Amino acid sequence: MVRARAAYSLHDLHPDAGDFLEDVRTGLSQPRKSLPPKYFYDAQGCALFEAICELPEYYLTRAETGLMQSHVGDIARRLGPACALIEYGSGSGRKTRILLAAASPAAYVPIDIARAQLDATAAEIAREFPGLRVVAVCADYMRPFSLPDLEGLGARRRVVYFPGSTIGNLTPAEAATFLTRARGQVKAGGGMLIGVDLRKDASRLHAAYNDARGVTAAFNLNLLARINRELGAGFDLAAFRHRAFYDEALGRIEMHLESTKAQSVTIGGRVLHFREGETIHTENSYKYSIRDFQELARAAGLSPVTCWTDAEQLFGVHYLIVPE
Ligand code: AVI
Repeated sequence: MVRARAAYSLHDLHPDAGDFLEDVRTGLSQPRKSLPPKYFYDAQGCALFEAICELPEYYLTRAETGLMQSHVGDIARRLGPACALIEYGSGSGRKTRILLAAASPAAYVPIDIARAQLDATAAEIAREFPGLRVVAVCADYMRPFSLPDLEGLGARRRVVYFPGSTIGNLTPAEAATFLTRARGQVKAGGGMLIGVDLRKDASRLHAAYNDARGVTAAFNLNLLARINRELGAGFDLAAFRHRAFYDEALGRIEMHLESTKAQSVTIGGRVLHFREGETIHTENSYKYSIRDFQELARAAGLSPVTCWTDAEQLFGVHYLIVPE
């Protein structure tokens, strides 16, 4: 479906709601229960994630935004004039605005699974940047999908923008597959600008995913609340607790929801059992050294160009190109 307003168009490629029930039932029927993190982002989840980004402990957004502000001139030069900027997981678009203002792309292609937020942000950006062609795409960008036709938008080359260290929510193998697919969308001569959280002290990471106000806990638990709301399940939210820890060897934060007692929950007519202490693995958040990420990118056929970092070495913004 394509919906066009005066300043932009929205292409709706999002799989239908049937997938949600299927994915939940499959994930919770495994010996090690898990749920896909993409389901965090309903309206409540998007709002909670925005609140996480403002938390004193969650340094990622501040570090990346600061980096973009400090280096945007250099970044804009790398992107070159009149590119088509294709953003995966556009969210609220704060960092994007910094880039759009400096790089003056011919077209902006935000892609996100959260339709309402995508629609609102794309409309705002189209208003704020008159002359910019905004082609919004509602899609699950973790799966293969075809971009709408971008020819005729006056873009000289394509550049993927993937901020926020969202690539860290994939396993390294999934990230390599994702980068290979994105490379195909960018085409030879194009670029990729990717925000990646750096490896660091475990206590800093632990605090970022176990904030004092409990916003990350509410974000995690909202997944069960969403299953109750949309699939009519009977999760008792008070009988699950948020757990997040850093696995140094794997270089990742793991988020889980832990059942605080033995209990059963009915979802879509199926009864699922939880032992006391059993967890649902809800998210991985991988952290990469600059070298390790560049190696991953090379394996996906990309050429690393540079990586901008902040003074505290908290976060990296990588620029990679697709070889001709
Ligand atoms: C979206 N993503 C990069 C966030 C992260 O840090 O992995 C999601 C998040 N989970 C807990 N806090 C934030």
